[in-house]
Amino acid sequence: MDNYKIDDHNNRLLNEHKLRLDFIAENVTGLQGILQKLKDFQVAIPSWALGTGGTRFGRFSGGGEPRNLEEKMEDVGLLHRLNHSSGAISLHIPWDVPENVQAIRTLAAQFGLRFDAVNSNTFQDQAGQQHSYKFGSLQHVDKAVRRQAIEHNIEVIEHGVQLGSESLTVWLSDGSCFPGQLNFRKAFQRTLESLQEIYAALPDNWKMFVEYKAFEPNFYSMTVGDWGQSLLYANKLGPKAYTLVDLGHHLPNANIEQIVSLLLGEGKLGGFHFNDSKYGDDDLTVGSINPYQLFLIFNELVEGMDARHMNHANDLGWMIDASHNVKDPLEDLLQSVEAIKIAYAQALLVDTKALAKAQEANDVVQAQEILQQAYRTDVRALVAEARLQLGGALQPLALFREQKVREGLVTERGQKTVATGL
Ligand code: LRH
Ligand code: MN
Repeated sequence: MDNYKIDDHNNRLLNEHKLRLDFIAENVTGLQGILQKLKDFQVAIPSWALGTGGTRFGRFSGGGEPRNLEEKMEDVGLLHRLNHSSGAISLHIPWDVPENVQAIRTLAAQFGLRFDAVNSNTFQDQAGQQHSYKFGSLQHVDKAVRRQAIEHNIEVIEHGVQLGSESLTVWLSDGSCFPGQLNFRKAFQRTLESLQEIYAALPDNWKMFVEYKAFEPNFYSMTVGDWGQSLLYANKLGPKAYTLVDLGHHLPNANIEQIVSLLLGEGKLGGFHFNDSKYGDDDLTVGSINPYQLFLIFNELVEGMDARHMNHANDLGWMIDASHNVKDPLEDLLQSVEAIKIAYAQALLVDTKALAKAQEANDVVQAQEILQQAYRTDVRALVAEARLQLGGALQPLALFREQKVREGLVTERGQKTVATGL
């Protein structure tokens, strides 16, 4: 995406943008501080969500999908060029093993990208794999299977070290599908001992994120099934272990903002996999189903991180985890990053002093009024201004379409290309 195309796009939209910005700026205190926080806030793009996902019922490719890691880097680089808010990529091993590490690092630097958490995969059997993960990996009754899974995670750490990543995300599909299939206590103990061996292999400055999930692909129990179990592991493992909150990994109507507040209060919240869902782990566009919940989560994040004097941009892992069945993957990701920045901006507008005062006075009505005053504020001009000041496009999605980027990718890569990942 050539600079002149972005400049031309911005020049056409500038007057209208300035009007919107001036309107909101009148009612915002600490505008420059908020703009700086928005500029610093980068969201990592999952390498496994740059192609069309699918379900067991079907997959409908959109064409022009990246055929290798280099092309995935190009796609994330394009997103970052448009919104200057996607300055990191999170790799999944073995879906994205970097063949030539130096070349990949050079490409990342060229696109202004850093490597966020690396993800291990012991939920699929790879070709030529000695032991199957059908009945689990780190929980497995067979020591040899656990050994294989531990070795894989240590290998993933080594890939991450070479790339400059500083965290490992462990999501285990381990669990059971039927009552009686598993001894929960022994499964927990075997999983803990396995994680302890992986933890011991972490470099000093690294973090381990223990991602929990309520169900799927096991449908009776998951061995890291909820925030409490993930916290148990993280506390028993040590100071480098944290919990990871994937928004789609909760039972219906779970109060995720309360979970976030408590994990933050414990100093054990490591990061997020942002997406949205109506039923299960739907991996839909962030903010597409329940944008108020996303706002409430960011409200707890800002309140909790400020209470601990944490750096909003760097002290937690901000990652998207989505799968695209009917939308263009890049358009979906542009919408997701925008929704995250909007929820963060709204949370930064909350009058926290007035809210604390209302809470201390049990003034329930006033507390809701204060929260919804921020939520009902149209902050899109703030998010756009932060982007503009970084050299990005005022309307990334519109420019992506104006420039017929997908059509260009289909011409370059073909209609039938398939990206590795979900
Ligand atoms: C599991 C999960 C996990 C990834 C996978 C791609 O549902 O959220 O984070 O490893 O999706
Ligand atoms: Mn996830």
